[in-house]
Amino acid sequence: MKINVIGMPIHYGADKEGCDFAPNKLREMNIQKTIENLGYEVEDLGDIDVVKVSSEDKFQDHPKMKYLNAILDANTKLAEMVHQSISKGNFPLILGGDHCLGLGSIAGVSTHIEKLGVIWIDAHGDLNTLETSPTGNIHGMPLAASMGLGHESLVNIYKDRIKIKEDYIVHIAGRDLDEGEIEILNQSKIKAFPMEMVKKVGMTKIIEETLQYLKSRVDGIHVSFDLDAIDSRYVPGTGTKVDNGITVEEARQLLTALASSGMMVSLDFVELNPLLDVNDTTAKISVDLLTDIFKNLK
Ligand code: NNH
Ligand code: MN
Ligand code: MN
Ligand code: MN
Repeated sequence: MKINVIGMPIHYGADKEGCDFAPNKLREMNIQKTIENLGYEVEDLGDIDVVKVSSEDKFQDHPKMKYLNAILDANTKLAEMVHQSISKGNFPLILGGDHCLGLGSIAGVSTHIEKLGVIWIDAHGDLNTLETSPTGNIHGMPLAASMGLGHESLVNIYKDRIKIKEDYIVHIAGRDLDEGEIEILNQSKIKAFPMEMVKKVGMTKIIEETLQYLKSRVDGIHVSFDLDAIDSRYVPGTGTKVDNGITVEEARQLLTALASSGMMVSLDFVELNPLLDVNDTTAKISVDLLTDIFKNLK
């Protein structure tokens, strides 16, 4: 299997500078060589071209969603690149960038795999719509949009259709959801394993139930990993840190188990912010986790 690295240097969804530097940070830390040393052929497809918009103009396209057109444009390009990659039988590894890139990656993968499962690993829900979002930051909206909720420009990005079925979604490590997101989650068919449940039953059980649940339903799984799923004390280099999260070892256990399931077809690795990082701690954890994922990928 060939791995395609795709960089998405975007920070507009978070409205905070820094995670646009992450793809090159990971390249500087030799992510390609490291994966090649595991025996893979790796082709770096480069970065998606993200148009420049000055921060004074963030609301120019929509009064409540920041940087809307730039986000739509970059994610449409991402979707096309991801679709090309997966259609060739390759494994797209999408390096963020903020989590708005889930719009494009899921649009691309779901165009090729009809019954696509999505595992969203995140302290946040990313289930906001234009109406529920307290911030107007689009990185808080991609999961809702992918299942058909929210502004039609987000829902219908790349292909004019809903990208994933609610009951093909598993959400893990949630602990900081906005009021409206809780309502959306409760009314949805999403299978959620919030942090309190992870703490109660342990990661081994969560993994088992996640795979058991998706195995009979879907033909492939897209994993969308937000670094802030990990407890704030271990990951200084991410923009919206939340305490009481999973440990680095639990993240490793989860991600390697998903990789070895034989069902994982693509991966987002998002919200690394090198400007906030301390001695590259979070960047090193990122390279380390990615290495272990590809060591286990089947
Ligand atoms: N829920 C908040 C919002 O919509 C925060 C989202 N931040 C994230 N999501 N990092 O993963 O703005
Ligand atoms: Mn997120
Ligand atoms: Mn196709
Ligand atoms: Mn998050």
